[in-house]
Amino acid sequence: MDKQTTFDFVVAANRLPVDAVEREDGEVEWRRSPGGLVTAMDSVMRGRDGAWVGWAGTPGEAPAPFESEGMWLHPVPVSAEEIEHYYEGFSNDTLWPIYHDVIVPARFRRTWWHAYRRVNERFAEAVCEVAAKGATVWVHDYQLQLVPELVRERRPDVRIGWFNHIPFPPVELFAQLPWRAPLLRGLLGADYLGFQRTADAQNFVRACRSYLGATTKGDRVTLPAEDGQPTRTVRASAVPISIDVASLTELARSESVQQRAQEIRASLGDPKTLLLGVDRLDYTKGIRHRLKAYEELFEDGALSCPDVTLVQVATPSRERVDAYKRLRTQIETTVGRINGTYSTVGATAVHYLHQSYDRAEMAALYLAADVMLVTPLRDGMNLVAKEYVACRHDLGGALVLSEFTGAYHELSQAFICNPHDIEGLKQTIMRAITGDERTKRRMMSALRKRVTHNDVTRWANHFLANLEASPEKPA
Ligand code: ADQ
Repeated sequence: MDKQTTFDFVVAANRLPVDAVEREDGEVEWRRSPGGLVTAMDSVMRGRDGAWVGWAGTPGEAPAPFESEGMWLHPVPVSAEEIEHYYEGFSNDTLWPIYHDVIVPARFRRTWWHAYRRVNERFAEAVCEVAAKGATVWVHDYQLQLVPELVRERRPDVRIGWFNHIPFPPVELFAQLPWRAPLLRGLLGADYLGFQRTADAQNFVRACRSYLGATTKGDRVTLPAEDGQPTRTVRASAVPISIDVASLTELARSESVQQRAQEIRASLGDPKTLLLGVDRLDYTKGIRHRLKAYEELFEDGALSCPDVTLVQVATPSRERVDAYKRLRTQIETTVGRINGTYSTVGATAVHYLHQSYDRAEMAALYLAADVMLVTPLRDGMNLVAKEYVACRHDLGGALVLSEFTGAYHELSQAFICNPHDIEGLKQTIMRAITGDERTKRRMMSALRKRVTHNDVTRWANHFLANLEASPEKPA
């Protein structure tokens, strides 16, 4: 177990890349979690001397550090109360709404902030414990914004990068946060800050100017000298995240997935058009707007059963946060109403699945769908859009994509929509359904070029090259 205590490469993220699964014999086994970040980091960790610091997923005492598939995993304990305050509270009920255009109002609680600070300190200490002298530390996401500064205070020898998976808000919204200055100072402990879009990086730079009196030049932020500390310059720029395109394409090409895609269509009654939505059940994803447009298309007589059906996969998410409970009720009521009004015996207008699936099943769903609906009101990137494109090696299908996703900035050749404009969204959905097949194949081919070009390994290498060269641009 203790073969080594410090590492040259350390990742810190809210969650460890494994889930505890209880075996039949009652023993607990750690299984690699299916998330995108895990796959992304896989390619970076491979061949490196790496450790991962994160919460193991169960409240209370943390398991002892252990090795898993060539990675050293260092669990950080988080108590049940801290999960409520640091994770569900400050991360998901304060920061998440502020960073996503305040689609629902943000809630501010001082006790949540204190817990956030405390848990970030614990993460920082764990990082310092496992980081070798001069190590590279890569911190992930909005739950750990204070970690860069807290690590730097303790360990000025290490190089620190932070990547934001979600948007960074315009300064007018960020302004609402009572803790805006300490959050910015926390981030500026890093050497390099990566964002999904250039606009996110610019929002951050502007916030530093407004609330810390920092001087900025292009993508660089310089902090005034303080307490005898010299000035420091940090670079903030866009490094859009991606997916493991090759492995997903290969999976979608496999005989079993292709067959499963046909089975899915057959079990839905072989509709002429199969529409698909795949999202975490989150108010940022625009599921309500999508259902509203879909329902109106039935009302107008433009769509009807059994020709058309929609499969909406809505992964359970943050179920103890009030805004998520309300959203679930709204969505389930709407689905019930649409089905009650427009389904026929043997043909259902909306198949609603509040479940998680493995990668092969997801690939089969993507391959089965004629139209993929990605309609977030705000989304850092949206990997579902990229996954759909990666799976369509047959050049079939059509992607409807919201302009409020990070993915839009790479995939602007899709059927682009503004989900707030229900009339426009209806027209875009209809164009995606009825559009000329040859044009659609050309569109898909163009999208595939973009997705294949910037895959997840390229993203990670790009981030690390930026981190190494910061505050300069890599050569
Ligand atoms: P998310 O908000 O979770 O991620 P997204 O980028 O779409 O959103 O990633 C979701 C992932 O979960 C995809 O890989 C998808 O395949 C998977 N998934 C969804 N539903 C599933 C289900 N029912 N079963 C199994 N898997 C399912 C955050 C940000 C995004 C950003 C990513 C990565 O909010 O904007 O793109 O991080 O940086």
